[in-house]
Amino acid sequence: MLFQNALIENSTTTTCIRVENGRFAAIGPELTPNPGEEVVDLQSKLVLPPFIESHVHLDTCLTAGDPVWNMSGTLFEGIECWAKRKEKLSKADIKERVNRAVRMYATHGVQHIRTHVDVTDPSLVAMETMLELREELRELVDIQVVAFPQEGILSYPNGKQLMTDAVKMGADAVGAIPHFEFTREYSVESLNFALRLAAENDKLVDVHCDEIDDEASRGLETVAARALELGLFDKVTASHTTAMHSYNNAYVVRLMRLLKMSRINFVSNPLVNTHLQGRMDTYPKRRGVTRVKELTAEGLNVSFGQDDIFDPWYPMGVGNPRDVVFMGLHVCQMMGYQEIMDSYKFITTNAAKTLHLGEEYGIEVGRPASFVVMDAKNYYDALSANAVMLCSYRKGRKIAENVPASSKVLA
Ligand code: 17E
Ligand code: FE2
Repeated sequence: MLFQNALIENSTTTTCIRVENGRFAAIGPELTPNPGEEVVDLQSKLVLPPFIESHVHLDTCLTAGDPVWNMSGTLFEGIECWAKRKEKLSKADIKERVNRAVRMYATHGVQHIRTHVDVTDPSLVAMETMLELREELRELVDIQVVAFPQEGILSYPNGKQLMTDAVKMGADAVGAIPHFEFTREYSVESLNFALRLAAENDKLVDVHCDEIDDEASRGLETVAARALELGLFDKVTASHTTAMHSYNNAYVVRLMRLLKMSRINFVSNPLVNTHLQGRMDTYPKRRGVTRVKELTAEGLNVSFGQDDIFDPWYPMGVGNPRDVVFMGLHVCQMMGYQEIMDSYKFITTNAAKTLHLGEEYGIEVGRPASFVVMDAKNYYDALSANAVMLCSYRKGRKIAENVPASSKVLA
């Protein structure tokens, strides 16, 4: 199969892409069709590697208001609402919701998802179900599962054992939630435990880290120090790190040296954290998003995640990664021309590094022929005009498409 007239990743000249046996077989300016080969004209549209959701909670998605709404809009009331919904979890309930959410993602060109799954539940039903869904949904998406202790590792009964069991069951990554543990000592011990568990079982790490406006919340330095000492390096990710927004600059300068030595990844969730953070402020009100611009400038890897789709923490969301880039660029003040042009990397190549997709991702000969086509000529235009994702190819097969709506002005 031959695709012609692709504008790959903001290139200004068109390229041809040949796909054979589900992989990119050739990529070049002029490829001529072989006898009988199917040809698709991409009409000078933007072609990107598939979008990646690097941080979401699929087990909680599509539950907002059931049984109660989060009235304060805080993280902590969200955790209380979820504890009530958690009592009603069943395999059928989780499968129905996750199938719907993954299909929403598919229509927006997402083909990889890292989901956190709450393991502070003695039944571990969400973990068991998500591991089944990881297999069942393979045609649509690659799912990575993080064992996430929503109510703490040391502050929840049997928390360490539940984490260990989740890893034995087959979780891909180990989580933690240091800012929610009862004490600073528990916070440090929970991180020591989580990173050791990952190192011993050859797993990735993704910590919900310092998701609070408290400038004294310093889980991040412990995450980075353990990542360095255990040799885990970029297998480790710190998600949220919203307290860094409030750290004093002298501390950030000291911290940055360790962060660079540790080579850990960052995930920022700009939609959800502008919604959840700053809730105890009057005015001025903090934005509550981590220092994306400064981390990026220091060469650290940052991606953007949605975090929630219509659940106790966020009452909206359609699984479109464009939404998080749009919000992220505004709230982080990253609206320079080149910053806008490059911003697709927050939901593609940067996220691929965090997920360790390696040579299974990217538009290069030999790799799986997975890509999306946007109704725009470059990412600036795609983002600005909210361009339609025209089609999503996965391992050479079209798995989703959209037809742009037609609009007319009648006066
Ligand atoms: N749980 C949590 O601790 N933080 C979040 N942002 C979400 C769930 C969505
Ligand atoms: Fe999260």
